Amino acid sequence: MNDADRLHNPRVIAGTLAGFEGFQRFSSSVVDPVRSLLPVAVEVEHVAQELLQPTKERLAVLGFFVDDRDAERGRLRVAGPLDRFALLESAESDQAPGFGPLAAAIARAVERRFTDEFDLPLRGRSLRCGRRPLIMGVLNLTPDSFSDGGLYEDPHTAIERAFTMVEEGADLIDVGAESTRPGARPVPAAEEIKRLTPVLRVLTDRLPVPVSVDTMKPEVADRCLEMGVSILNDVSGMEFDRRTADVAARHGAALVINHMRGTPRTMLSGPRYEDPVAEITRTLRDRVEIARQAGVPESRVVLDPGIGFGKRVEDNLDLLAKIEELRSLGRPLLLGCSRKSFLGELTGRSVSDRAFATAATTAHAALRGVKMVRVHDIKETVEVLGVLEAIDERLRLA
Ligand code: HH2
Repeated sequence: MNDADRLHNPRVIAGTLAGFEGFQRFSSSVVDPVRSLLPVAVEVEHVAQELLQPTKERLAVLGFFVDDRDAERGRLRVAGPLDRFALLESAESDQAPGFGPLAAAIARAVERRFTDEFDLPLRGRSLRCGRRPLIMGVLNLTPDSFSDGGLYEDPHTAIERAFTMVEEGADLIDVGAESTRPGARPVPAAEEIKRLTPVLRVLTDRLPVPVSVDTMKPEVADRCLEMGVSILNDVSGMEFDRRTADVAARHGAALVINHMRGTPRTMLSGPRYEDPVAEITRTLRDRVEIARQAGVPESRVVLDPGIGFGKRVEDNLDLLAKIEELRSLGRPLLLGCSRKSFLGELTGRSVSDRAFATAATTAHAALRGVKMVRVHDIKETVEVLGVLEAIDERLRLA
């Protein structure tokens, strides 16, 4: 590298500036000029009719491109370089009452969309969700789960499996005792607790990584959190019973809010979506609010669009294609595609033969800012993420 190259290398400049106060403030534009110029487009919904025209004009004056083809439906699309959106945070309402708050909301949504790192507080410790997604290993203590049903009904085998997954690279273990596959038979709370207790007692005591419990029932959640589980994964997103949020709040646990309409029994004949991404985004936003009112701060929430939960192949693909849009919710995203039936439909492979298909979704998710992947196959996932990380590192050095 010659001197001129060194001078213009963002890493070298960053290194030189690192000792100076204020470096943090302008580091993003110095270190990453490409990022600041990144073209960003956002869709703004529910704009009041009287605000449409002034909003459009003000945004244009501020240098944004505004597409108002859907203005009749209260919808504007706003595009501009990433850094410019920060200007909107302090935009004045002036002659257009309501413009200031709307502009600030757009700025916040864009900022959240590009937030790359989260610290998830977990009852005394915290889980760092960075550029590389965390691996949540699946452990089902059920006789009937769609892919590993019956394999880990014996507590000793289950515990062994959890340790193996951690050795292979799992960052946390998700333990469930009721299958949520379409058509699954509901399990009474007492039976769920009976299956979970011997396994969780050991795992929460000895496993070096956090443990989450996959349950929709507040009484089950309560018992598990008492045993030291630190994350409550409610696949019904509190639709089954809102008290799961109260339980999470009381124990100071993190809460995974998964999107599911209907119940495992009904979800195959479930609702159709006109715009799955928009509808699911809206529902998840409402659910975060319900959790907040129950006492779970947003900082403890992880969001999951619920791949396969009452969704057709095309809905799942839509969600995957536009998964980045959900980042505007401002919370880390979890994705559970592992071995699911839509992958079988796409590849023609049986449940036990969907590791490659799952790996494709993992790579896709990782490249689009998903922070956790819930998978059965840990080794394969570690390899996929390791290769992506190595490429990413080169990109940052370039
Ligand atoms: N998928 C399953 C179960 N729990 N939790 C979250 N947050 N996201 C998911 O996508 C998700 C989940 C279904 O998978 P599995 O546990 O393997 O099967 P079963 O429900 O049949 O036990």
